[in-house]
Amino acid sequence: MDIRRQRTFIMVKPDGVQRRLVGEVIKRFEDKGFKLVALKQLHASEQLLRNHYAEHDGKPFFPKLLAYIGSGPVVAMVWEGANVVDVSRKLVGATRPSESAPGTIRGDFAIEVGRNVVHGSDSIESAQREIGFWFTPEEVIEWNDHSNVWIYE
Ligand code: IDP
Repeated sequence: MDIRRQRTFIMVKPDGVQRRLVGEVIKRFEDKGFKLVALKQLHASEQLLRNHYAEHDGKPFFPKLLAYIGSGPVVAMVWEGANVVDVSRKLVGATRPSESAPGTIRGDFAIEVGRNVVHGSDSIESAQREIGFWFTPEEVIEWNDHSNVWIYE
């Protein structure tokens, strides 16, 4: 598969929406050169969040995590580009904001792990699974990027 067609799932969590950070998050991904291929705002159902966070089911923080992400609308996105999964994790920053480098989204905008503003898939497999939970195939848009020749050699 063309590496430039790699996709990842990014979500601005309810705290990011409340704090008017949606534009800031989108800006960082756009500035980098990645391509937005899906976007929607929604108030996620408990079942969707249980699917999305299944790996954390049973952990002590799981009930609070569901309450946090289910507390209000989120903005769900799919971004496309070369190595977008790994590079997005760098743009997002470490899970614990106390360990997130300045210049990352969490490093610049978060203090606590339970209010860390944004989600980004942690592997290509997770990205595919998460995109399938949050979007129908029709909601992910194919479009020709006129900037491609200025972003890729
Ligand atoms: P990630 O979001 O950086 O991929 P994960 O370990 O997958 O990190 O955790 C998912 C989310 O669960 C975190 O972003 C954070 O919101 C929450 N979380 C993780 N660990 C804790 C914790 O120890 N206390 C409270 N919330 C946590």
